Amino acid sequence: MQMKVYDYPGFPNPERVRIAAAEKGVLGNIEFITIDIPSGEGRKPEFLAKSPLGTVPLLELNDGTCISECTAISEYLDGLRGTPTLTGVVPRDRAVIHMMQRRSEALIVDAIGAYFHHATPGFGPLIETNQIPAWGEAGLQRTLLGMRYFDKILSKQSYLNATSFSMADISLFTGIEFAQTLKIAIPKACAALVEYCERLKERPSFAARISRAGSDTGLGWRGNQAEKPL
Ligand SMILES: N[C@@H](CCC(=O)N[C@@H](CS)C(=O)NCC(=O)O)C(=O)O
Repeated sequence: MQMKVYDYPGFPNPERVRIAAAEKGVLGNIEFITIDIPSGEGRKPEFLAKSPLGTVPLLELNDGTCISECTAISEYLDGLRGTPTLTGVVPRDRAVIHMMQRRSEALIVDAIGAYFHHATPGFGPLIETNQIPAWGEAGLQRTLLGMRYFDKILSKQSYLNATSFSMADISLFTGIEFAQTLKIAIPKACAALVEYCERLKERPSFAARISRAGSDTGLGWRGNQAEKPL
């Protein structure tokens, strides 16, 4: 089955879908179409008709169905082949994975996103027309709180759902890697979280990401020159 995914490579939400697709072995079934977010392509009527919030990633099926939100896209991909491995099968696992997915978004992916959009030049002047720096700084504080929270969880277990890898791990990892791109380091005390990120990087599916870690964001923005003090 062929599918289209509209994305903007190297940003955390598109990365989540690339890794999920690689985990499920369906990368080869996807045509990736770049939407140039900084130049405003995501806000054009043609794209808004598919993705009303103007965000990527967006999955488009052959019948024209458009699915946005990484969680929904991951659910779809997970159901395509074999036993679901990313979203759980039994009620207990499904519930824990969804809980951890939401926490990964609220405390890391969305929080560092708020920092990026409001406390840095973000996607540039065309897109960032309503910046609230204090909201960005609050996002940074939430990210750091989140890192400490997840470190505590991961000091007792291998993955966010105990012993099984899931979409929640993909979300947490990509958010943290994006923070590092913005020169926000994992606090030194969070050894379990550091080890977990190093371990996840070794999964073959993580090679599917087009990470900007260690480089700039591609927008002429190199984050803070020094790592933010914690
Ligand atoms: N909750 C959404 C978030 C999607 C999102 O914010 N994507 C960013 C790229 S990482 C985007 O498209 N931003 C466009 C904009 O800010 O106008 C998801 O899970 O897919």
